[in-house]
Amino acid sequence: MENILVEHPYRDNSQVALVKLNRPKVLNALSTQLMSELVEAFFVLEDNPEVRVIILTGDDRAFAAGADIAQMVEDNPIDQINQKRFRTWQQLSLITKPIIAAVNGFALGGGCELAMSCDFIIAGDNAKFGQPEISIGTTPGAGGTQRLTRAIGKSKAMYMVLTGEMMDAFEAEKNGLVAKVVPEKALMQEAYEVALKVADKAPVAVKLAKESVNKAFEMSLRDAMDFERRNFYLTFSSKDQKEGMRAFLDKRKPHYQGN
Ligand code: CO8
Repeated sequence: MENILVEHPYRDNSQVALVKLNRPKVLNALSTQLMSELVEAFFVLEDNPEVRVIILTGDDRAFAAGADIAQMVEDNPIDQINQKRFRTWQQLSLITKPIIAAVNGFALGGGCELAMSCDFIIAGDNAKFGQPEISIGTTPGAGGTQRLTRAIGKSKAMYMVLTGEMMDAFEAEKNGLVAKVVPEKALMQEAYEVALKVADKAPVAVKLAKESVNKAFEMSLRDAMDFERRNFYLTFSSKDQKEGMRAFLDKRKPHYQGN
Protein backbone atom coordinates (compact mmCIF):
# COMPACT_ATOMS: atom_id res chain seq x y z
CA MET A 1 0.00 0.00 0.00
CA GLU A 2 1.30 3.45 -0.92
CA ASN A 3 -0.40 5.69 1.58
CA ILE A 4 -0.49 3.71 4.79
CA LEU A 5 1.86 1.39 6.67
CA VAL A 6 0.62 -1.63 8.56
CA GLU A 7 2.67 -3.23 11.32
CA HIS A 8 1.35 -6.56 12.47
CA PRO A 9 2.41 -8.02 14.82
CA TYR A 10 3.10 -4.67 16.50
CA ARG A 11 6.08 -4.80 18.90
CA ASP A 12 6.11 -8.60 18.45
CA ASN A 13 2.59 -8.82 19.82
CA SER A 14 0.17 -10.42 17.37
CA GLN A 15 -2.84 -9.21 19.36
CA VAL A 16 -2.07 -5.61 18.43
CA ALA A 17 -1.78 -4.04 14.97
CA LEU A 18 -0.56 -0.57 14.07
CA VAL A 19 -1.86 1.34 11.05
CA LYS A 20 0.06 4.49 10.20
CA LEU A 21 -1.11 7.17 7.79
CA ASN A 22 1.83 7.82 5.52
CA ARG A 23 1.63 10.93 3.34
CA PRO A 24 3.93 13.13 5.45
CA LYS A 25 4.59 15.71 2.71
CA VAL A 26 0.92 16.74 2.73
CA LEU A 27 0.35 16.22 6.46
CA ASN A 28 -1.33 12.88 5.79
CA ALA A 29 -4.13 14.47 3.74
CA LEU A 30 -6.82 11.85 3.29
CA SER A 31 -6.99 11.21 -0.44
CA THR A 32 -9.64 8.81 -1.73
CA GLN A 33 -6.88 6.29 -2.37
CA LEU A 34 -5.59 6.56 1.19
CA MET A 35 -9.09 6.08 2.57
CA SER A 36 -9.65 3.00 0.38
CA GLU A 37 -6.34 1.53 1.52
CA LEU A 38 -7.22 2.29 5.13
CA VAL A 39 -10.57 0.52 4.94
CA GLU A 40 -8.99 -2.42 3.12
CA ALA A 41 -6.31 -2.74 5.82
CA PHE A 42 -8.88 -2.51 8.60
CA PHE A 43 -10.92 -5.32 7.04
CA VAL A 44 -7.85 -7.56 6.76
CA LEU A 45 -7.15 -6.96 10.47
CA GLU A 46 -10.83 -7.41 11.33
CA ASP A 47 -10.72 -10.84 9.67
CA ASN A 48 -7.48 -11.90 11.34
CA PRO A 49 -8.49 -13.78 14.50
CA GLU A 50 -5.16 -13.03 16.18
CA VAL A 51 -5.74 -9.27 16.15
CA ARG A 52 -7.62 -7.89 19.15
CA VAL A 53 -6.89 -4.15 18.99
CA ILE A 54 -5.90 -1.74 16.22
CA ILE A 55 -3.98 1.50 16.80
CA LEU A 56 -4.35 4.19 14.13
CA THR A 57 -1.78 6.97 14.03
CA GLY A 58 -0.07 9.54 11.84
CA ASP A 59 3.31 11.14 12.54
CA ASP A 60 4.62 13.78 14.95
CA ARG A 61 3.50 16.70 12.78
CA ALA A 62 0.05 15.48 11.83
CA PHE A 63 -2.42 12.73 12.45
CA ALA A 64 -4.15 14.06 9.31
CA ALA A 65 -4.82 17.64 8.15
CA GLY A 66 -8.09 16.72 6.46
CA ALA A 67 -9.36 15.43 3.18
CA ASP A 68 -7.01 16.11 0.26
CA ILE A 69 -7.95 19.62 -0.81
CA ALA A 70 -5.96 19.41 -4.06
CA GLN A 71 -7.89 16.30 -5.04
CA MET A 72 -11.33 17.78 -4.48
CA VAL A 73 -11.02 21.48 -5.31
CA GLU A 74 -12.65 21.15 -8.76
CA ASP A 75 -15.17 18.43 -7.83
CA ASN A 76 -18.86 18.79 -8.40
CA PRO A 77 -21.31 16.83 -6.22
CA ILE A 78 -21.58 14.03 -8.79
CA ASP A 79 -17.79 13.59 -8.78
CA GLN A 80 -17.96 13.24 -5.02
CA ILE A 81 -20.69 10.60 -5.30
CA ASN A 82 -18.85 8.71 -8.04
CA GLN A 83 -15.64 8.62 -6.02
CA LYS A 84 -17.65 6.75 -3.35
CA ARG A 85 -15.92 8.89 -0.77
CA PHE A 86 -18.78 8.69 1.70
CA ARG A 87 -19.17 4.94 1.26
CA THR A 88 -15.53 4.43 2.27
CA TRP A 89 -16.06 6.48 5.41
CA GLN A 90 -19.22 4.56 6.26
CA GLN A 91 -17.35 1.28 6.01
CA LEU A 92 -15.19 2.32 8.96
CA SER A 93 -18.20 1.80 11.19
CA LEU A 94 -18.36 -1.88 10.20
CA ILE A 95 -15.15 -2.69 12.07
CA THR A 96 -16.13 -4.49 15.28
CA LYS A 97 -12.66 -4.57 16.86
CA PRO A 98 -11.57 -1.62 18.97
CA ILE A 99 -9.61 1.08 17.16
CA ILE A 100 -7.54 3.53 19.22
CA ALA A 101 -6.59 6.83 17.57
CA ALA A 102 -3.12 7.95 18.69
CA VAL A 103 -2.92 11.62 17.69
CA ASN A 104 0.12 13.86 17.56
CA GLY A 105 0.01 17.18 15.71
CA PHE A 106 -2.88 18.27 13.53
CA ALA A 107 -6.19 16.40 13.42
CA LEU A 108 -8.19 18.73 11.23
CA GLY A 109 -11.29 18.44 9.09
CA GLY A 110 -11.50 14.85 7.88
CA GLY A 111 -8.51 14.11 10.15
CA CYS A 112 -10.51 15.13 13.23
CA GLU A 113 -13.49 13.20 11.85
CA LEU A 114 -11.32 10.13 11.33
CA ALA A 115 -9.98 10.33 14.89
CA MET A 116 -13.54 10.68 16.17
CA SER A 117 -14.59 7.64 14.10
CA CYS A 118 -12.18 5.58 16.17
CA ASP A 119 -13.31 4.24 19.54
CA PHE A 120 -11.30 6.66 21.63
CA ILE A 121 -8.50 9.14 21.20
CA ILE A 122 -5.19 9.30 23.04
CA ALA A 123 -3.41 12.55 22.26
CA GLY A 124 0.14 13.79 22.49
CA ASP A 125 0.43 17.18 24.17
CA ASN A 126 1.16 18.79 20.79
CA ALA A 127 -2.14 17.61 19.26
CA LYS A 128 -4.53 20.13 17.75
CA PHE A 129 -8.10 19.33 16.78
CA GLY A 130 -10.30 21.38 14.50
CA GLN A 131 -12.95 21.55 11.81
CA PRO A 132 -11.50 24.28 9.57
CA GLU A 133 -13.69 23.52 6.54
CA ILE A 134 -15.54 26.82 7.03
CA SER A 135 -12.29 28.66 6.20
CA ILE A 136 -12.12 27.01 2.78
CA GLY A 137 -15.75 27.59 1.84
CA THR A 138 -17.29 24.30 2.85
CA THR A 139 -18.58 22.42 5.88
CA PRO A 140 -17.60 19.20 7.64
CA GLY A 141 -18.92 16.18 5.74
CA ALA A 142 -17.86 13.04 7.61
CA GLY A 143 -19.25 13.58 11.10
CA GLY A 144 -17.64 16.86 12.18
CA THR A 145 -20.93 18.58 12.93
CA GLN A 146 -22.38 15.45 14.56
CA ARG A 147 -19.69 13.54 16.44
CA LEU A 148 -17.95 16.71 17.63
CA THR A 149 -21.26 18.10 18.91
CA ARG A 150 -22.02 14.87 20.77
CA ALA A 151 -18.49 14.82 22.21
CA ILE A 152 -18.08 18.42 23.39
CA GLY A 153 -21.60 19.86 23.32
CA LYS A 154 -23.34 22.31 21.01
CA SER A 155 -21.79 25.59 22.07
CA LYS A 156 -18.15 24.53 21.78
CA ALA A 157 -18.76 22.49 18.63
CA MET A 158 -20.63 25.33 16.96
CA TYR A 159 -17.82 27.70 17.94
CA MET A 160 -15.21 25.44 16.35
CA VAL A 161 -17.25 24.71 13.22
CA LEU A 162 -18.14 28.38 12.61
CA THR A 163 -14.76 29.93 13.45
CA GLY A 164 -12.50 27.12 12.22
CA GLU A 165 -10.39 27.61 15.35
CA MET A 166 -8.39 24.69 16.70
CA MET A 167 -8.60 23.15 20.17
CA ASP A 168 -5.41 21.98 21.86
CA ALA A 169 -4.96 18.56 23.43
CA PHE A 170 -5.58 19.66 27.03
CA GLU A 171 -8.77 21.50 26.17
CA ALA A 172 -9.87 18.53 24.09
CA GLU A 173 -9.34 16.27 27.08
CA LYS A 174 -11.13 18.67 29.41
CA ASN A 175 -14.10 18.71 27.05
CA GLY A 176 -14.31 14.95 26.56
CA LEU A 177 -13.07 14.73 22.98
CA VAL A 178 -9.89 12.97 24.08
CA ALA A 179 -9.58 10.17 26.63
CA LYS A 180 -6.02 10.91 27.73
CA VAL A 181 -3.17 13.36 27.02
CA VAL A 182 0.45 12.30 27.32
CA PRO A 183 3.78 13.90 26.36
CA GLU A 184 4.25 13.85 22.58
CA LYS A 185 7.18 11.43 22.75
CA ALA A 186 5.29 9.01 25.03
CA LEU A 187 2.27 8.73 22.72
CA MET A 188 2.99 5.40 21.05
CA GLN A 189 4.13 3.74 24.27
CA GLU A 190 0.93 4.90 25.99
CA ALA A 191 -1.25 3.79 23.05
CA TYR A 192 0.44 0.39 23.12
CA GLU A 193 -0.02 0.00 26.88
CA VAL A 194 -3.70 0.90 26.61
CA ALA A 195 -4.06 -1.49 23.65
CA LEU A 196 -2.59 -4.25 25.81
CA LYS A 197 -5.13 -3.55 28.54
CA VAL A 198 -7.99 -3.90 26.04
CA ALA A 199 -6.39 -6.91 24.32
CA ASP A 200 -6.24 -8.63 27.68
CA LYS A 201 -10.04 -8.60 28.03
CA ALA A 202 -12.50 -11.14 26.60
CA PRO A 203 -12.65 -10.25 22.87
CA VAL A 204 -16.35 -10.99 22.43
CA ALA A 205 -17.26 -8.85 25.44
CA VAL A 206 -15.05 -6.06 24.07
CA LYS A 207 -16.89 -6.11 20.73
CA LEU A 208 -20.30 -6.17 22.37
CA ALA A 209 -19.34 -3.37 24.76
CA LYS A 210 -18.11 -1.26 21.84
CA GLU A 211 -21.37 -1.87 20.02
CA SER A 212 -23.44 -0.95 23.06
CA VAL A 213 -21.54 2.30 23.74
CA ASN A 214 -21.97 3.31 20.10
CA LYS A 215 -25.73 2.85 20.40
CA ALA A 216 -25.74 5.76 22.86
CA PHE A 217 -25.33 7.97 19.80
CA GLU A 218 -27.86 6.24 17.62
CA MET A 219 -30.90 5.26 19.71
CA SER A 220 -33.25 6.65 22.32
CA LEU A 221 -32.14 5.95 25.90
CA ARG A 222 -34.87 3.36 26.40
CA ASP A 223 -34.06 1.44 23.19
CA ALA A 224 -30.32 1.67 23.83
CA MET A 225 -30.78 0.32 27.39
CA ASP A 226 -32.71 -2.64 25.90
CA PHE A 227 -29.93 -3.14 23.36
CA GLU A 228 -27.29 -2.98 26.09
CA ARG A 229 -29.12 -5.54 28.22
CA ARG A 230 -29.40 -7.97 25.33
CA ASN A 231 -25.67 -7.71 24.71
CA PHE A 232 -25.11 -8.27 28.43
CA TYR A 233 -27.28 -11.43 28.26
CA LEU A 234 -25.42 -12.49 25.11
CA THR A 235 -22.06 -12.52 26.90
CA PHE A 236 -23.45 -15.34 29.07
CA SER A 237 -23.40 -17.61 26.03
CA SER A 238 -19.61 -17.20 25.77
CA LYS A 239 -17.01 -19.46 27.37
CA ASP A 240 -15.01 -16.33 28.18
CA GLN A 241 -17.76 -15.05 30.53
CA LYS A 242 -17.60 -18.34 32.44
CA GLU A 243 -13.81 -18.15 32.46
CA GLY A 244 -13.75 -14.50 33.59
CA MET A 245 -16.16 -15.01 36.48
CA ARG A 246 -14.65 -18.36 37.55
CA ALA A 247 -11.15 -16.85 37.48
CA PHE A 248 -12.37 -14.02 39.73
CA LEU A 249 -13.83 -16.50 42.21
CA ASP A 250 -10.73 -18.71 42.05
CA LYS A 251 -8.53 -15.60 42.56
CA ARG A 252 -6.51 -16.25 39.41
CA LYS A 253 -5.90 -14.42 36.11
CA PRO A 254 -8.47 -15.31 33.41
CA HIS A 255 -7.34 -16.93 30.20
CA TYR A 256 -9.62 -15.80 27.39
CA GLN A 257 -9.98 -17.78 24.16
CA GLY A 258 -12.20 -15.37 22.24
CA ASN A 259 -15.31 -17.54 22.23
N1 CO8 B 1 -5.00 18.68 1.62
C1 CO8 B 1 -3.97 18.74 0.77
N2 CO8 B 1 -2.75 19.20 1.11
C2 CO8 B 1 -2.57 19.63 2.36
C3 CO8 B 1 -3.60 19.61 3.31
C4 CO8 B 1 -4.86 19.09 2.90
N3 CO8 B 1 -5.90 18.98 3.75
N4 CO8 B 1 -3.13 20.11 4.46
C5 CO8 B 1 -1.85 20.42 4.25
N5 CO8 B 1 -1.50 20.15 2.98
C6 CO8 B 1 -0.21 20.33 2.36
C7 CO8 B 1 0.08 21.81 2.08
O1 CO8 B 1 -0.53 22.20 0.87
C8 CO8 B 1 1.57 21.81 2.01
O2 CO8 B 1 1.98 21.30 0.76
P1 CO8 B 1 3.23 22.01 -0.03
O3 CO8 B 1 4.42 21.76 0.86
O4 CO8 B 1 3.28 21.28 -1.31
O5 CO8 B 1 2.89 23.45 -0.15
C9 CO8 B 1 1.98 20.76 3.04
O6 CO8 B 1 0.82 19.96 3.25
C10 CO8 B 1 2.37 21.35 4.39
O7 CO8 B 1 1.33 22.22 4.80
P2 CO8 B 1 1.58 23.76 5.20
O8 CO8 B 1 2.74 24.31 4.46
O9 CO8 B 1 0.28 24.47 5.04
O10 CO8 B 1 1.97 23.58 6.73
P3 CO8 B 1 1.76 24.63 7.90
O11 CO8 B 1 2.48 24.05 9.07
O12 CO8 B 1 2.08 26.00 7.48
O13 CO8 B 1 0.17 24.59 8.20
C11 CO8 B 1 -1.95 23.52 8.57
C12 CO8 B 1 -0.43 23.43 8.70
C13 CO8 B 1 -2.48 24.62 9.50
C14 CO8 B 1 -2.52 22.19 9.00
C15 CO8 B 1 -2.33 23.85 7.10
O14 CO8 B 1 -1.66 22.95 6.25
C16 CO8 B 1 -3.80 23.75 6.81
O15 CO8 B 1 -4.57 24.64 7.16
N6 CO8 B 1 -4.21 22.64 6.11
C17 CO8 B 1 -5.57 22.47 5.65
C18 CO8 B 1 -6.50 22.11 6.79
C19 CO8 B 1 -7.90 21.99 6.27
O16 CO8 B 1 -8.51 22.93 5.80
N7 CO8 B 1 -8.49 20.78 6.41
C20 CO8 B 1 -9.87 20.49 5.99
C21 CO8 B 1 -9.86 19.90 4.60
S1 CO8 B 1 -11.50 19.63 4.00
C22 CO8 B 1 -11.98 18.21 4.81
O17 CO8 B 1 -11.24 17.60 5.53
C23 CO8 B 1 -13.39 17.72 4.56
C24 CO8 B 1 -13.54 16.22 4.84
C25 CO8 B 1 -14.87 15.75 4.33
C26 CO8 B 1 -14.92 14.23 4.09
C27 CO8 B 1 -16.27 13.88 3.45
C28 CO8 B 1 -16.38 12.40 3.05
C29 CO8 B 1 -17.76 12.08 2.47
